[in-house]
Amino acid sequence: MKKYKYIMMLLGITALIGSCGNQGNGNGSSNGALSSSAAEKAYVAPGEHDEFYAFMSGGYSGNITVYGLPSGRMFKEIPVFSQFPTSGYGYSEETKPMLNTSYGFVPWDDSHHPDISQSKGELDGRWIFINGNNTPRIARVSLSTFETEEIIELPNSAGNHSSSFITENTEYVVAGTRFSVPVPQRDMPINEYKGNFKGALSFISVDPENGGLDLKFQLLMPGFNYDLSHPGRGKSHGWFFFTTYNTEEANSLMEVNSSQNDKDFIAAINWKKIEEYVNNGGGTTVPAEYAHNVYDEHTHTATSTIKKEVLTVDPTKVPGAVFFLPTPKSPHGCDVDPSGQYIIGNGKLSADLTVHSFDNMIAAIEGKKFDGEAYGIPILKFEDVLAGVVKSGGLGPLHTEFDGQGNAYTTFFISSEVVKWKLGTWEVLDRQPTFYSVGHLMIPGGNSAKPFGKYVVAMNKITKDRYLPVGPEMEHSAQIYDISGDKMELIYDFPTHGEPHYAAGIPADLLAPKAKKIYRLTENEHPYAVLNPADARVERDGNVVHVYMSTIRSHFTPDNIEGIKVGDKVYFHITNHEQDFDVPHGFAMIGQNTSELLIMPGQTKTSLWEPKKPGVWPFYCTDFCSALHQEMQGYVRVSPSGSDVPLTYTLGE
Ligand code: RUQ
Ligand code: CUA
Repeated sequence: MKKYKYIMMLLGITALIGSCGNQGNGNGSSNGALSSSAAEKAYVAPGEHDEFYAFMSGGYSGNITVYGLPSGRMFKEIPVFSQFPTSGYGYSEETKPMLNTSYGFVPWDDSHHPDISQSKGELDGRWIFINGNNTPRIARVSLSTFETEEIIELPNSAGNHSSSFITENTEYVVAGTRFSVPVPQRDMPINEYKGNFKGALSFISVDPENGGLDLKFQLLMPGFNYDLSHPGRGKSHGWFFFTTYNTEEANSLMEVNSSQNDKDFIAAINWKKIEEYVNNGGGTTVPAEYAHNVYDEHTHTATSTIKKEVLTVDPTKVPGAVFFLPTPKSPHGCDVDPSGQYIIGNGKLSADLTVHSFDNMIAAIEGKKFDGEAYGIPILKFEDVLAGVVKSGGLGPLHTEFDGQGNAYTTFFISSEVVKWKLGTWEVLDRQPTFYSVGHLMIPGGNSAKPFGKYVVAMNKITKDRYLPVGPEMEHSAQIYDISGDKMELIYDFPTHGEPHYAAGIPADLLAPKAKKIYRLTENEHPYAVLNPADARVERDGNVVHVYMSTIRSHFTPDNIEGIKVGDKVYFHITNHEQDFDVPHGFAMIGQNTSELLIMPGQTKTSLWEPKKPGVWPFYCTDFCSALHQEMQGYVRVSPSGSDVPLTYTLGE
């Protein structure tokens, strides 16, 4: 140990004098001791752009954050499952329906695993999908507007964790339940769990033209916990793999009782077979209740529809479609290499990684070499499907990504490190410490057929002494390693917002040219849009008042309104007439029970205000839009209910 430290110190010193180029960073025992060449690798000069986008899940923030790599600069937070006052998402009338569920308005979730759409196994950069873990939902975010366009709720699910992962041509976005539950939900004793609860795996089809989501079928699996999943690709395209734990089906003292079995399973699902079965009329349609919310880019408005049924499939009715691969010790991560040949299951309670072979699996299935069954689903023999074991020497393996050069990188939560190993020979090639307790890691494209293996980003759970203390709760931290050489080199670390579980990265070249810059006024199909300031007006219909308002630097039209009464519902529909990139206007009304709105050029957004008190109440622009931003304001005169002050407004004449 002493010797190790001494060597690390020496390396550190050499690195500091900068004589060693590729020599590793030498920071095994001290913080911050990076060579200046490492700093240069992460440095993106002012005005220059990053090479990659990184989309990180926000965990308990419910959203996605967008960073640049290698700089670690944060560009944006995209609201998905959580209300977001910064833009008014989930507060504006147009976006409230996005957060509707069968439980009503649920303005928060726990987002875990983003995945970028693919064509032929390669990132195509059209959409990014992400799961809501808590109130099971899947969202689709446009990668041209960087806005959430669609959210679909998942019935018969709970703890939507093994989600959202997509198949090779984005045929499906797949979601699996972590907690098994009674299906259909009903009042029953918890200790009758075993044999009675079910684990639903949902296959949501994606329209290749517009990305539209449709819950095509749910496979009702035995009541295990479905932890993570990945699609097959290349030769294994058409299959999906899910890790399971609690195959014991325990329902209390889980930390002990669900760790009894030496091996749990990876469930291998031939979804092509099941798709064929349902296309031929197979499956059972059952009552269900779930919301399907869609945002229209042209009307800038979302609608929410409650669906009433879902097609379920009993796996035992589709012979040859579902198999169990025994996998040691409550496996967590489930990853498939770029060729589609290796399926890696990381037993989070073991030191070793189990690698299954797709070819072996097919041979075992064809030879009908089964080792019994679970609830009618054949179990393959561990030895028959095994490709190899990585004797890593680490502890607590979680997740694996690939560099496209035949190497895999696995995170170890307990021993806080990233381990690089070779596919096929299973030898460990390198290991680097992380600071600290790393969960997922991400290589841009690292879960596709074509990884861009230049950097790996480790997402760490514990920050402790990495940054200045800011009270007991700190942002998590990510670390970037350059993996272009034989050895990984730590080049930078940066705080990340919320709890990034997983992330998805993509070369900037594939996205930046397609990023939308303005909404053309001529394409604005919002029903309450004011396309010409001369059409700005205020209309009363009973106690509902619609304000058709337009804005342009530095004026609201109308700017003064009289004749509003206590008890009215006032809808401000505001159209931003700017046609320049990046000139939003904001809108905020004193005392409104909602957030401000941020209205992008060419867009229309609506804020509801229910005046409570008579008086003269101001509104203003919240976004510093010009030198005369402070002049962007107006007043609303509110009279007592029943007063006869006539409705009037000024158009700035
Ligand atoms: S996981 S706790 Cu993605 Cu390792 Cu969620
Ligand atoms: Cu518009 Cu400030």
